[in-house]
Amino acid sequence: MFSKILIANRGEIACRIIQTAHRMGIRVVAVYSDADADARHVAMADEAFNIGPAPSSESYLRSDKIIEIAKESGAQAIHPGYGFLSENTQFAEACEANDIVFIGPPSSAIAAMGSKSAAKAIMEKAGVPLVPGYHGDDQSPETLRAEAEKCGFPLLLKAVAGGGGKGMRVVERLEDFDDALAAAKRESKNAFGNPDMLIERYLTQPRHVEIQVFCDQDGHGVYLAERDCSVQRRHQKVLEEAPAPGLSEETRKAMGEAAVKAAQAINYVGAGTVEFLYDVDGSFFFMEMNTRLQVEHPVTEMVTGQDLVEWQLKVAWGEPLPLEQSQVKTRGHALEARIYAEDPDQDFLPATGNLRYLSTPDESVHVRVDTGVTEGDEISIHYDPMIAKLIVWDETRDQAINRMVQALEHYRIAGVKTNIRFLHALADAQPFREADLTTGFIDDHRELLFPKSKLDTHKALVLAAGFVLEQRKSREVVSTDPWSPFGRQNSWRMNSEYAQPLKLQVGEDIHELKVLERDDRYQVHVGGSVYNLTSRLDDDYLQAVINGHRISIHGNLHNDKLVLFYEGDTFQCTVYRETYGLEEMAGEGSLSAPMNGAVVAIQAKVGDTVTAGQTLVIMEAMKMEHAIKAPADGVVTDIFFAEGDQVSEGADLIAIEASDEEVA
Ligand code: MV4
Repeated sequence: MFSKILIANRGEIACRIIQTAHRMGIRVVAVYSDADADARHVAMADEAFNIGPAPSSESYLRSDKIIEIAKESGAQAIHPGYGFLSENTQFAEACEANDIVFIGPPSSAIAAMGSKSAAKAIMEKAGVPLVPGYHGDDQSPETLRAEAEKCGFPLLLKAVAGGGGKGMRVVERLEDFDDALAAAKRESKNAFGNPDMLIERYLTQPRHVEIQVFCDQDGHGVYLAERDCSVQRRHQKVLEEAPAPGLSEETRKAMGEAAVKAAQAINYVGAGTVEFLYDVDGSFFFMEMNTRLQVEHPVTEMVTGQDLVEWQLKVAWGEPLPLEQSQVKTRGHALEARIYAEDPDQDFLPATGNLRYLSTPDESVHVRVDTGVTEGDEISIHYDPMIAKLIVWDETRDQAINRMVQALEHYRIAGVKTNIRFLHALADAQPFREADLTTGFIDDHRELLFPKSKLDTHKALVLAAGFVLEQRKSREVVSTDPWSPFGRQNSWRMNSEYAQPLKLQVGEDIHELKVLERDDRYQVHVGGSVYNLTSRLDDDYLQAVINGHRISIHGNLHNDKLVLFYEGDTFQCTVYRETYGLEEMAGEGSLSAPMNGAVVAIQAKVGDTVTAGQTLVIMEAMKMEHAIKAPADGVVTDIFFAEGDQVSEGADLIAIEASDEEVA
């Protein structure tokens, strides 16, 4: 086995490969751009080399530098991960030429799948089902029109040089064909430098089902079940799963065997994926082959119990496949969600920023997190905005979905916008639970996927107040000399009835709250309603009871930005600094003793209705009398001292229940 390999990649896939390599006792050389000097993959590797500035074209795509470093460091093989150089024939050839093993297929196999029409010709010859249509060299408009008529409508024009959904055009009727063809050819010439077209029958409700294949250097091949990746957005996969729901054993076997035939037809070696369009009637058609380890490979690992990177390393070393076809078994169901830095509310605009708060679900046999970032990392414009892959497993699909929903609720990020709430809505949507999957899933169910917040604004504001006040309290205690009588600047713990004004901005709306604290309980006044709140904060975990409703949530308050996490959703607000000081409620007097002294007169009794400003108690200290006045209209509910008693500063003298506002 190799003793040292180089990983020509970054992010989660670099980390994931390092993990397996280390488990197998293989040393790992990482490469990194200037932007990634402190990245997780660099820290995990045994050694790492800087390969240039942040842009990929100047770093992770510099095959010359990477091969130089492999030679210098003594790495025997290069794992390209996915993306970057993974499907670059010249890079695979350059590795070969330098006596470095490329952990992937031979360059000829990569090249064979590079052209759509050539790939289809190879697959046709190998007996792999193709969508009915035309993929010939004769590109004259007359021939194409005649083929279109044979194929029937609606049909799909696909650019031979396209891929990943680029260069496709649906034609509904023969009358539209000539114009559509001319436009499609123009576009493809501009986009890919090649105007050639394929014609295919257009499947209106297909699913994307792909087979994981593996071949060793002796030409043996196996398939490791399938993945359903139908839930996509603009040809970006969002949720993937294994096995594909509803696929019959027969279809699975037929598709698997077709995929292995496809791989063997191009003398494939290593991990590959054969993508099929799967139609409602159970028929399937070759779409394309990906000649690399794919992003979504973990769902296959979860259901087969195999480590595909380990398989890649063994096959690249020349070992036979670890299992024969009859030994490949699947168990249970796995789902993967791709957590992206993007804003679903702004048409999924990629987001950047600092991951100032990052908390991930606990990993177990049910939950796996593949990520390349840690708290405090920057999500930059330079690379793919994927933050992590969240993978779950359970015995049944339904249980796996529950696991996914729960794990997404435990994935908390502040500082960068993410699609977590969108993924949560997606996984939890009834049509998804019912496996009503097609490639149009997201467009067909938009109304379910952008849900209203589950927390009502008032409750969210009360929780926000609790979080802010508790965090201030904890900071005060921590930052203060415990022996100093002046340590506590505020009178928070003195059971006084101060009203703390708190201004919170949510979107465009500014909410002015007033918070009274008493005996470690709060009364929060929001927009004419009063909420009773008790709360405690342990680091980022707030346990609150609001009018008898117990809610436990996590949050992050950083400078003036507060984010609360609730059932996969976030509530965000800005906390205004200028109101941090204490204010006296109603501006007149207070119900606690302003100084050490004696109670000389009590001018109210329990049950009295009093009005704001009315004198309730008279105290004497240093031979001066002080009037203690009602802060608001209300009813006296308790008197804690009698005339003649000595009291200490801050002691509560009298309790009043405010009567001017309805209690919610
Ligand atoms: C199709 C199709 C319907 N009929 N071909 C899109 C990406 C490219 N690899 C193939 N694609 C499609 N080809 C025929 N004959 C529908 C799609 C398609 C699609 C396929 C897989 C996953 C998502 C998709 C989203 C839109 C369209």
